[in-house]
Amino acid sequence: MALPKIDPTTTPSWQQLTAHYEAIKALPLKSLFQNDPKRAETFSIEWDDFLVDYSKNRITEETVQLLLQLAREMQLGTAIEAYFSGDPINETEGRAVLHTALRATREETVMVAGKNVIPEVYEIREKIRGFSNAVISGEKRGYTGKSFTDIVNIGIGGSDLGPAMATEALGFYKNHLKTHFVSNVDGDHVHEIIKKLDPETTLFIVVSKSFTTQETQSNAETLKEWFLQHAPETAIGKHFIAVSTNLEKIREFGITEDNVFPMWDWVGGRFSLWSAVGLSIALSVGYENYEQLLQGANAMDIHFKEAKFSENIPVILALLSVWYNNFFGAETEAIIPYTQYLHRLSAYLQQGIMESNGKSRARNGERVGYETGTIIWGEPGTNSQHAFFQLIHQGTKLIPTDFIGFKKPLHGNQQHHNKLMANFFAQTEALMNGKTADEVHRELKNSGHSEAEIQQLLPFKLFEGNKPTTTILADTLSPKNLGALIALYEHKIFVQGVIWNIFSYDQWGVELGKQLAKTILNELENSELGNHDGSTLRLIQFFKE
Ligand code: G6Q
Repeated sequence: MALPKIDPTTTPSWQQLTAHYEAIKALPLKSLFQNDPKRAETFSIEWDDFLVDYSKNRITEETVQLLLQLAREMQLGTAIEAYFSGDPINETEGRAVLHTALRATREETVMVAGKNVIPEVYEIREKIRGFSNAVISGEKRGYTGKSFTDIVNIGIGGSDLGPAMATEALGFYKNHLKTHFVSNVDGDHVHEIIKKLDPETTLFIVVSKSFTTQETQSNAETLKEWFLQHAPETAIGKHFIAVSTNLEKIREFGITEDNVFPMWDWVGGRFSLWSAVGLSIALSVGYENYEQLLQGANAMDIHFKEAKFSENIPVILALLSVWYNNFFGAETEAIIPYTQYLHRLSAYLQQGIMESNGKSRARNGERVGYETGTIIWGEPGTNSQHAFFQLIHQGTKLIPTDFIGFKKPLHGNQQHHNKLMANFFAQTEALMNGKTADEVHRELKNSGHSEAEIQQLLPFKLFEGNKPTTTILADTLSPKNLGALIALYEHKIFVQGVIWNIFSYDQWGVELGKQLAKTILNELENSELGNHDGSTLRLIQFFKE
């Protein structure tokens, strides 16, 4: 079944939302709370270890009803069914979108082209288990008999960001193995990593779904060359692993069949950390923790599939995002985790969200007449409070912000954690309430300012408030909760793509980048310059001088 092709702006709910927006756009959140003591309960969802509070958003019960109606009119229920059952909803590439199958239980059946893929998924999981256990325990060793100490993940984009983010996020659970990530084709990146490595004790994982990506090929070749300056050719079999769908290219590179972890074309790069692309995660935190990560994602999959839309976390968060993007005209969203471990989360979600929904063609090929993909950014709190929060509080732009926090710290330092979380709660409260002229006046007076000084300073110390936030509060940053959190955002992406009537699972913009550099590289390496605009030509000439 293909996804339906409906222009969302033609639905009755869209029309109603447009009128409703005019009616409620100026309503202050503060008064909504004053008038409804149950608002926090009405607009929140408790699920598993999570409390998702979306009551500090500029919505009323009518807004939510209309947004849910929009979801129904866009046939979200049918789309979810198509997504989970392996229909080729990635229409422009003719592929299913089944990262959910990678974390399904062994008992499930997921059919792709007439074949249940679950046994294969579990076969690879077993291989990941055996391999990671053997490396961690020291049973598998390098060519001189020494245990491995360092893992280098060589990949880019979806073959880098997921594992890089997750190994950082699960830093608390890390074992003795040091993990490194080489992604950029910038040679300085790989050479900086090489400085830290010992060829006798380093394991290289070349992660590339296509095994043709220029960056990954170049970094893999450079690392192999460096390795062979120290080790004999036969040592490659002990030190180089590949995760890919391209068996022929792997063989050409010299990696033996045993050392290959296959992937499937029904897993998109940016959703692939649940496949063998996550091998570096399993190595870094051990297979049991890795499996917990998958189980957490599976629990969120079940919630998304089964909870009714009004209590469905990814559905609600996606609809809120559509509300701000398409009716308030908000262009960006911030994601602020209050844990240093999640410092790569927004970079990871930038790819997931912006690569998926950064599309301007509707599913019928016509240009859309409304805004799609939101711009995502963020850094951990409290650091971000001392940096760009100024703009969220007092700038001219509306930036709906997700606050992600945990009830318990991992190292048990409660004093620090209380301070961290006091900031977490205080920020969402302040963003909503703002500060009125009366409050500022009182504050300035109490601190001894004259009336003249107060009049001069007052406008600058005003906070308009009414800045929307969503709070995601979970128990601890466990592998399971991390899995659920990532899956939450994955499904949010899906729902938004359905509402916007776009294809979320292709990435022609990224493919373009892969082709563009090839022609110019040729010109940089040879003397003939091709046909370029004046600027590009001058720049290339200056570079070559
Ligand atoms: C992800 C994208 C992209 C991809 C990289 C690496 O969804 O398609 O980021 O993951 O370009 O591709 P390979 O894994 O094929 O090297």
